[in-house]
Amino acid sequence: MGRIVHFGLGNFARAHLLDYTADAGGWDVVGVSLRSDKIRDGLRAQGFAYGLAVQGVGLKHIDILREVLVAPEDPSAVLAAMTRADIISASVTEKGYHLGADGLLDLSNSSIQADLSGTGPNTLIGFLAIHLSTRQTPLTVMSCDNRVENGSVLKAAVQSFAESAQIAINWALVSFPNAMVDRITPATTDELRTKHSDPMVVPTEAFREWVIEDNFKGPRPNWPDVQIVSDVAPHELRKLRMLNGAHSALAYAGLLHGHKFVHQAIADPDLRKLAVQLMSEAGAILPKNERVLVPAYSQALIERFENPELAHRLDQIAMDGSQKVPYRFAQTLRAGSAPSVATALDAWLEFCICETQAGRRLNDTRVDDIVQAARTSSPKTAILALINCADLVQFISE
Ligand code: CS2
Repeated sequence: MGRIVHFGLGNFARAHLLDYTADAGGWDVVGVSLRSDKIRDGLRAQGFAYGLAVQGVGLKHIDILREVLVAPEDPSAVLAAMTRADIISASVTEKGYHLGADGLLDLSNSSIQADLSGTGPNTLIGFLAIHLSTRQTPLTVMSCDNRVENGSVLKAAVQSFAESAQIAINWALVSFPNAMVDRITPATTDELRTKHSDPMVVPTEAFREWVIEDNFKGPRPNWPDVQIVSDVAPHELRKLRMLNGAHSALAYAGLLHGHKFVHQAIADPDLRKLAVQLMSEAGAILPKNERVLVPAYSQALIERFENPELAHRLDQIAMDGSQKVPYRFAQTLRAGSAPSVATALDAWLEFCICETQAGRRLNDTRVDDIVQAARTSSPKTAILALINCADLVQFISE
C-alpha cells in the first residue's frame, strides 16, 4: 500500500487528489492541517470517510483517509508521518507558500521566521525542509495549488529555507513535479449537509483535470485520466489565465454588480462578454499548440460557469486577490493589448476601494496594505498603491 501525506485538507483536496487516489486503489492518505482542528474533528467523528457530492453524477463515498494530524498540536507527529510517505502533496492555497513579490520565499514572513528560529515547524516549507534533511529514500513532493510552475516554486522556497537555516538536503532523492489541477469545488452549504446527512460532504462538479510533469521519484498511484507529460507549462497557462482569470474577473465585476454566484454573473450579458473576451485575449498569447484548443476550451468553461447547481460563491473566488491577480492577469496584460483583462484588473481595484469604504474587511493576506492603499486621498495614488499590493508595478510600468 502506497502512502500520500497531504498538507491542506480543504474541499479542493478532498474533491481532487483524494478522489483520483481513491479511484486508483492501493494507496491511502494521511492529512495534515496546518492550523485548525476543525476538519480533523469533523472527519474523525465519521471515521475519516466522507461523501463527495458530484454534481449530476451522485454521491461518492471516499474512504482512503486514514488520519488527520493537526500540526500545532504535535509537529513531531507530522514529521514522523512524513517519513512513511512515498509522496508528500499540498493544497495550502497561494498564501500558504509565503512568497514575496519576486516569487521567492519571503524570509521576513513571521511564520517563516518562527520556523527558522527552530520552533515548530508551522509552515509547509519548514516541514518539508526539516523532513528532507533526514530523508534517506526517494520522495516526490507535489504541489496541487494554482500557481505558475507550482513544483519549481515550491522547490525554490524549500531550498531558500534550507540555505537560511543551514540545513543540508540530498536533493538527488527528491523531485517536485509541476502540475495543473482543475476541479471547481465550492464551499459546502448547510443544505447539502442536511441532504446527505454528512457534515463533511464536499460538493464538486463532474469535470476534473490533472496534468502532472513526468518527474516522480519512487512510486505513484495509477491515477485514472491523469496526463503525465514532459512539460506542464502550456496546460497550466491555459487553465490559470483562462479559467482562473475569468473567475476573478467574474468575481470582482460580479460582486460590484450585486451578484452572489458565478452562474448569476455569467448570465449577466455585460459580464459574460467580459469573461468571453478575457479568455480570448488570454488564449491569444498561449503557446501555439494550445491556441487551437482555445475556442472549445472557452465554450466548455462558460458551460461550467453556468452550472447553477454548483452555487459557487463569488466572494470565495474574490478572496486573496493580492495573491491571485498577478498570475491570472499580469502576463496577458504584459503581452500587449488586452482591454478585457485591464477591465478585470480595474474591477479588482474598485472592489478593494468599495469594500474598504463600506467598512468591510477584505479577506486577503495583505489586507492592511490594501486598506491603507484604498484610503489614500487621491484616487490615482490609491490605484497605484493597490497595484503595488499585488506586486503588479513591474508589469504595468514595462
Ligand atoms: C477559483 C479556483 O477560488 C478561486 O480562486 O478560481 O478555486 C477554481 O475554482 C479552481 O482553480 C478550479 O480548478
